Amino acid sequence: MPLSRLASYLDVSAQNILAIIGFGKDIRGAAATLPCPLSEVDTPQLGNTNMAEVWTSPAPVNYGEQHGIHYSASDEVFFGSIHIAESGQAPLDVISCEAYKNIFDLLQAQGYPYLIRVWNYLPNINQITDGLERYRLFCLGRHQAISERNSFIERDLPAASAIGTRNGNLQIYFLAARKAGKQIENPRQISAFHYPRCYGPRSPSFSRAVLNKWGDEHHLYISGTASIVGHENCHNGDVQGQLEETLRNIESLLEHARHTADIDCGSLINLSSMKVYIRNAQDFKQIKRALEKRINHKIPTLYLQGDICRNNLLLEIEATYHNRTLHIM
Ligand code: 3EB
Repeated sequence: MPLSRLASYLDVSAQNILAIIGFGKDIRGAAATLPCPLSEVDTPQLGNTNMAEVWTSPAPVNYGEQHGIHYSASDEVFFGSIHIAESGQAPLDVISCEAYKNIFDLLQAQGYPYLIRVWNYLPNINQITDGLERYRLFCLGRHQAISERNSFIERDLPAASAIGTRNGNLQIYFLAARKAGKQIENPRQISAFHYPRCYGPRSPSFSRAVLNKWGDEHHLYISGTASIVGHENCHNGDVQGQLEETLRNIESLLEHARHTADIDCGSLINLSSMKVYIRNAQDFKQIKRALEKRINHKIPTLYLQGDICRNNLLLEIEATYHNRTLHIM
């Protein structure tokens, strides 16, 4: 919702807010007195929008904090958020592993052991430190934590995004549930958890999408999706080509969901919300123009400047589908 509406919305619905996320904007002013998890992610909004991502629950929620993880929970859903300042002492794999282990321990203790959807924002994602790209260090640490805590059950991997920021802390925020969601992979793409070693010593631990039922609503969480076919990125240097390949990937995933999960999400035009991460801000107008021909431009869509985890990738799109329409408030 537009940041300008947040204050009045909070007046009537503060009890039902799971979390608020700002992108490239200061949201603490608008939401300073709230007990819910707040994140400010340094992926600046392109196109002069001033929106916040607001997660709500139909049931009232309680709030808490443990090991730096701020959380909110209803009977059914758990939302957590952690920001970690890198002191420069521990390498990113160690920091990421600790963060994920703390998340799993908290989820276990609270009775919501299944991660459904995770957002990871890493400063300088493509920078090489300690002999490895920071994204690959992150993957290493995340993999280690999942191996230690969850004995690495592939079908339980959450949907995810991992995006580079240019300032700020390592930030992770997530949705978790008491029961497992349903994993949906994409037949056009090798599962990320099976990527070959050339992309890093440990593969990225996420599912292409997770379908979850909350009450009688079905939500499909589509992971960050890029111009990757098989395990290879394609259309290097060609934004339009990458956009079209990314959309083919999302269409293929929706089609596969229909066959394997018995949920009819329709096609691109039926998606409920979208975040479009763009590496080079100057590509924004071209991407937006092309995308608006393919999606419902009334759905909440954020265009954000963010770095993608492979150097040649120029954009990445994440989306949700709900069997109930979301409106920009
Ligand atoms: C890809 O398909 C693109 O490491 O959590 C997308 C979504 C990507 C999530 C992650 C990485 C992640 O490999 C990159």
